[in-house]
Amino acid sequence: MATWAIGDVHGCFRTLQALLGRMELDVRADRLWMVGDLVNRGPCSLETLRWARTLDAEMGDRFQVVLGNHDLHLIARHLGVASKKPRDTLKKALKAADAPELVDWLRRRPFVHFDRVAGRDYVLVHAGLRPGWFREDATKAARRLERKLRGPKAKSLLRRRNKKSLVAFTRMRMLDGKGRTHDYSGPLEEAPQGLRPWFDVAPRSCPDHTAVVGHWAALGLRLRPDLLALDSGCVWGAGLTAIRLEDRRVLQKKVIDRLPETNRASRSL
Ligand SMILES: [Mn+2]
Repeated sequence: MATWAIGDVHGCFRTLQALLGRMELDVRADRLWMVGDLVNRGPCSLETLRWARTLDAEMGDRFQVVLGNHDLHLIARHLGVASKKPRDTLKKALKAADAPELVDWLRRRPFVHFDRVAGRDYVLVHAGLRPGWFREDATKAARRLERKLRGPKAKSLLRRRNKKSLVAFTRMRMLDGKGRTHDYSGPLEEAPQGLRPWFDVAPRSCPDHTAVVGHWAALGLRLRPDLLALDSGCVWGAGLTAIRLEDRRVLQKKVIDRLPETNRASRSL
């Protein structure tokens, strides 16, 4: 039995399928974790969502998808509380006959997933966790947001996505000296002075857990004992990454999906 984690797919369905083929995933025994942002920017958000929903039915708890900012944007557009952004590629997913079922499935995904693999504790989350948070804090904050997202308050939650916990789970990258989230999304080496990545701000959240995250494509693949950052820039035409947690074996697939030209030119997400 293996436990695999895969980075941000962004609708790059063909690349995902090629990577899965190389992983030789056993859907009857293995575990598969997705760091979120299944959709948008790439060409095949609809196919990616259908694949995920089907796999969820087959694998049950062994398949985990946490919500990313682009997943929330799709839900918000479906509910009519967000408008189209210039680089959205969500049209097919929004217009599909099964869009209501797919969005309903997506709305029931968690923001954070805690698990144990080969004697080590892991936390799966799209962007990050607030410094100082323990497992109980993150779980409580996540469950509160998940209840809202599934219920009648979803629209108000999605209209103003500025709640601290929601920002942490789905958008956070760097914090300033006062612990405020900064919207810098470029490479770590070029970051403005005074900013630090959330995972290096003390006191580190869930210090005894390895965080499995995505979201920060410019950070690239970054593997440390306490952090597996898996967004390797699928959305720019770079690659998609999978890692097997038991032995940290890394597999990468160069993007074979045809991406809109505008994605390649811009690194801002
Ligand atoms: Mn993201």
